[in-house]
Amino acid sequence: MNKKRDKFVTKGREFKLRNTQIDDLLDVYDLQAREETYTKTHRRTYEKGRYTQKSGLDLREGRIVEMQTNYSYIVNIDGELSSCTLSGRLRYLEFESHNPVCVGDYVMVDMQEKDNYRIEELVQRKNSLTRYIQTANTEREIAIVANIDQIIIVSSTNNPIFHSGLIDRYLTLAEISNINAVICVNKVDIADDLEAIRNECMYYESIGYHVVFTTANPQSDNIGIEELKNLLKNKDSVFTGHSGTGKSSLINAIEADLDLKVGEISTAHHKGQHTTSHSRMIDWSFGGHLIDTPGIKTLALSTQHKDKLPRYFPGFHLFADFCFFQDCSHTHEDNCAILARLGREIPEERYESYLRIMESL
Ligand SMILES: Nc1nc2c(ncn2[C@@H]2O[C@H](COP(=O)(O)OP(=O)(O)O)[C@@H](O)[C@H]2O)c(=O)[nH]1
Ligand SMILES: [Mg+2]
Ligand SMILES: [Zn+2]
Repeated sequence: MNKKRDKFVTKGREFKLRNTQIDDLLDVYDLQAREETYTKTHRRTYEKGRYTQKSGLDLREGRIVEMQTNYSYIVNIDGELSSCTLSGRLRYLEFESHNPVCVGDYVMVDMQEKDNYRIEELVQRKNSLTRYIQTANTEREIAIVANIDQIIIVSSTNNPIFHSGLIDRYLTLAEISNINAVICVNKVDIADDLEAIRNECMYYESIGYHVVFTTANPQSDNIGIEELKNLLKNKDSVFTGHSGTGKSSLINAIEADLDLKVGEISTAHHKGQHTTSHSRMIDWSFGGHLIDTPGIKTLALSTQHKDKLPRYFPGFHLFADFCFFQDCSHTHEDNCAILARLGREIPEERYESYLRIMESL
C-alpha cells in the first residue's frame, strides 16, 4: 500500500518537473514557505494539476455524495455507491485549497483496482459555496458544497425574531456564488405582526425570489409544506439560516423518514461521531437531493465579498448599470441609480440594511 503510494508520488513529481520551474519545486514540501511564495505560478500549477497525466486508467464519472474524511468519499457511480480515496496528486493539491473536492462534485474515478477506487479528476463545477480561511498572508477557499440548484434560506417570524438583514446577507452570498435562492419564513403561527413581515418580503418577491410562509412543528397544520416540497422537487438544495428557525423541523415535515433531530445544536450532535466536515447528500423520495453539511453554519459574507456588495446586494443588479460610475458604492456618488430609487423600487429599510452590511465588512 505504502509502496504504491510512493510510486505515485514519484510520478507526481515527474509531472511537476515537466510542467513547472525549479523554483516552484524547492518548497514543494514546505507548506510554510509555500504560503510565503504563493504566486500566480502556483495557481497555474494548481489548474494543470487538476487533470491527471497518468495513462491506462479506467475513468468513470461519478458524484460525491458523502465526505467521510478529508481523503475518503462515497461516490455515486451509475447509481452504485462506492468508497473512493483521493489520488495522491489531488492530495498534493490540498496544500492549495484544503479540500480539492466536496459533496456535490462530479469527479472522474479510476476503477482499475477493485477495492481501491481513486478520484483522479474534478469535473468543472457549475457553482459552489465556499468559505475562506485566513493564513499568514494568503487566504484559502474551502468548498462546502458544489453543483447545487438552490439555497433555502430559512428564517422565523419569532423565536428567533425575524431578521431581514440576515436574509440580505444570504441572498448576496447566493448571488455571488451563482446559486438560486428561496426564502422560507417559518413559524407563521407565532408571529407578532405577520402583515409587517409579509410587507417586508414583498421586496424580495418583486425582484424575483420565491417566498414561502410555513409552519413546521407537529402541532401545527403544516402550512406551506406542500408548496416548499414542490420547490424542492428534482432539485439539489441546501438549507441555511439561524439556529432554531426550524430547518430540521421543516425537513422532517417534508420527509418524515429522515427523522432529523429537532431542537438540537447539530455541532454537538456531530461531535465525536464524525469529523466536523462530515457532509452528505440525501435523496428526497420525490426527486432531488438535500445536502446536509455542517459547513453551512460557517457560511457568511466576509471582507472578500465587500467589493461585490454594491452589485450583488439583492435587487441592486437591476439598477446598478444605470449608475454614472461603474464602481458606484451607492452612498455619495452623483447620478446614482440606487439613491434615485430610494423609497420607491428600493425600500429605505433595504438600503439601510445594505449600509449596515457594507460597514460590517
Ligand atoms: N411555533 C412553532 N415552532 C416551531 C416551528 N417549526 C419549528 N419549531 C420549533 O422550533 C425549535 C427549533 O427547531 P429546529 O427544527 O431544531 O430548528 P433548526 O435549528 O433550524 O434546525 C423546535 O423547538 C421546534 O419544535 C413552527 O412552525 N412553529
Ligand atoms: Mg437543526
Ligand atoms: Zn450607485
